Amino acid sequence: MALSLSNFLVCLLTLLPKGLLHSVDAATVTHDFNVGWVRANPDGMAERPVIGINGQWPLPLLNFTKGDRVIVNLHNQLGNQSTSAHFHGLYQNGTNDMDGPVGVTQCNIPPGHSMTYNFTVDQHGTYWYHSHTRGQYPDGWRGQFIVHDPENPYRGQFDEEVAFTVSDWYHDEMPGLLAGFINYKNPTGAEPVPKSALMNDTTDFTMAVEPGKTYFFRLTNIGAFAGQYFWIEGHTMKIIEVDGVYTEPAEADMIYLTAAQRYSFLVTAKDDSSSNFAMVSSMDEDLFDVVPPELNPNVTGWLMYDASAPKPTAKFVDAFRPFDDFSLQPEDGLELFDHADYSFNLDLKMDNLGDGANYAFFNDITYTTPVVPTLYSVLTTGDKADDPTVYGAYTNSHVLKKNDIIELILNSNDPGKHPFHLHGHNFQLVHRGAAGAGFYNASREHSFPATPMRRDTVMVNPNSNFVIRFRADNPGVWLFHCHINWHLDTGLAATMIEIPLELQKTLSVPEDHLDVCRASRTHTSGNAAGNTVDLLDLNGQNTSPAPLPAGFTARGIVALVFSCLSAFLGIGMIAWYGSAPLGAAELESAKRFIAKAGGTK
Ligand SMILES: *[C@@H]1O[C@H](CO)[C@@H](O)[C@H](O)[C@H]1NC(C)=O
Ligand SMILES: *[C@@H]1O[C@H](CO)[C@@H](O)[C@H](O)[C@H]1NC(C)=O
Ligand SMILES: *[C@@H]1O[C@H](CO)[C@@H](O)[C@H](O)[C@H]1NC(C)=O
Ligand SMILES: *[C@@H]1O[C@H](CO)[C@@H](O)[C@H](O)[C@H]1NC(C)=O
Ligand SMILES: *[C@@H]1O[C@H](CO)[C@@H](O)[C@H](O)[C@H]1NC(C)=O
Ligand SMILES: *[C@@H]1O[C@H](CO)[C@@H](O)[C@H](O)[C@H]1NC(C)=O
Ligand SMILES: *[C@@H]1O[C@H](CO)[C@@H](O)[C@H](O)[C@H]1NC(C)=O
Ligand SMILES: [Cu+2]
Repeated sequence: MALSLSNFLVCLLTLLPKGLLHSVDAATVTHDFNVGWVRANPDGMAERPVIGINGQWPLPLLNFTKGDRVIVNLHNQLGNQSTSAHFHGLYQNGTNDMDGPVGVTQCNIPPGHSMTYNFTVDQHGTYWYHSHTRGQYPDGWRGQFIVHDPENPYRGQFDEEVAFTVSDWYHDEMPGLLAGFINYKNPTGAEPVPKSALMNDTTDFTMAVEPGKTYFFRLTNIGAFAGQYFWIEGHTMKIIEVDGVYTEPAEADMIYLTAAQRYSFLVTAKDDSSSNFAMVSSMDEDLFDVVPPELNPNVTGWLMYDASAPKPTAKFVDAFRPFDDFSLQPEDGLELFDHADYSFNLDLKMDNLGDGANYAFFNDITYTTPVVPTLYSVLTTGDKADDPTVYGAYTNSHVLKKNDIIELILNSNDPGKHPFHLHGHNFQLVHRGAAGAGFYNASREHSFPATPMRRDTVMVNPNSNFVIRFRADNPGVWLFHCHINWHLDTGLAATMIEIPLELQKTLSVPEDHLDVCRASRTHTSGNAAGNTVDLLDLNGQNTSPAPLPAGFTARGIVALVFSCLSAFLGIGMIAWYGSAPLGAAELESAKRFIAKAGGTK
């Protein structure tokens, strides 16, 4: 029996492993990022220095194809700040050292130094990139990262794909804002309120559309703090992806994106092209302790059917009723992980420490960057890498075993909303309490969704809880943290040490990463304290500020102490206090002072 040539080719193609075929079109895409200061005025209210790339801001939209190898040569030309890059939502499977968070998987890149990020993207969807150096990304160092999917299950259903962002925006630079925020003069931890909202980094965003066409919109909240309500007047959104996970189509009139979340949706343009339509994004003012009267939380953009027609003013909506993402179904139908092999709680609270400033805590610990980046501790502590003690008392480390189903129960004892992000994974959201529900009660009967929604960033409601599950199948050190920049910087983070002994065998850190550590004088071996001999001796580890003396914990009292002190002792005394943390003795005398003045009850 003879095979014709074409039949032979068909056989060959069917027999070839699928991966091999894909690698044929996988490309290596190289970007040089010269990170430096430029000036910008995106809201038209204040020109300011922002962090740009290659002299440009807004930062470029990066668009790859699934399977591509990405090389980013990062050159720090800021002159006065260290930096780093994180690619939000990418699993970095096999390349944990390319994940980016400083103190977790790498050292800070000092001015004048360079580092190469080199990884493949075997994912599709809507992601973003940003600095993961303390406090830095809201100064402009954030942009979109799209992974195009030639096999998008919805590919026949739209004509064009476009991506844009929403964000909050500040007029002051982060180092100054942080110094004022983490400060005894701000004992309640009131976060700086943004000055405006941006849509695709402007307040005058327009998007040309053609009648009757269907658009695939990818929307990312690249903000520092504010969640955003988003809607398009006169149009319905058909959600098809969240955080890189395709969903069954779900219709929505309004969506809510926390900082760091993404939604993709199809929008069909009207057949009539006579008028333009407003798209509105509105910052969630519930997050702001005090709403300044002059603040406009809204930004309007337009679907432009006719460039010569007017841009209508946005209509007011009387209530925000966003789509509930809990009801989404993943398109791949991945079923509930119906049991957990390892379950743990992270209980959130906000409180003051002995320096008088306000901090965030998981299980009474405020995350403090270790002396040795945690990944380097994994790689240099041998068998002891399985023992969480090695990672220090201030990193909230959990060691995860290969292929275990992990259950993380987040309980919030705080009236704020917090968007939590897990690096290295997406996760199933199996339960989310309503506002005020309190802590999760595991002994109660809970009915979980059969195919839970998956994403990589999810919000906990005020004084409530959520439960997420994922499989530990990605060796690495993965940060779990609040994506409100203010809260990450006051310690709202925990560390997942996933399959550390396998990581030791499979990962080798490139020399240029270690050069960066030498340049920043950061230790790269031993436990969290840099001890390479006695791995369980944490002497010398970085610690958070000491707690307030006993009986002196209420933030209200702290506020009172300082308002009284400033009234009685004057400016000179306050300036002195500003330069040194408070000792127990000072607090004691302040307490006695107030008691005498009859100030406390
Ligand atoms: C760093 O330099 C830029 C550009 O000169 C300046 O705008 C910024 O305030 C400086 N930041 C710090 C923290 O010194
Ligand atoms: C990126 O990593 C691959 C795989 O380890 C390696 O072959 C390649 O040389 C690296 N490229 C650069 C520019 O570092
Ligand atoms: C990304 O590139 C693909 C082609 O590779 C294109 O079809 C798609 O529209 C681009 N996406 C964006 C958001 O630019
Ligand atoms: C949004 O901004 C990015 C970066 O400037 C740009 O590449 C992209 O095309 C813009 N999106 C739309 C829909 O215009
Ligand atoms: C912002 O939009 C909301 C919803 O339409 C509206 O209630 C509010 O008054 C607007 N604020 C300003 C300052 O326009
Ligand atoms: C948790 O639920 C169980 C079973 O419903 C109940 O008996 C128990 O009182 C609950 N615990 C708390 C702290 O609410
Ligand atoms: C990582 O790669 C391993 C081996 O290919 C695979 O089994 C696992 O599912 C991957 N995990 C993630 C989160 O991509
Ligand atoms: Cu938070």
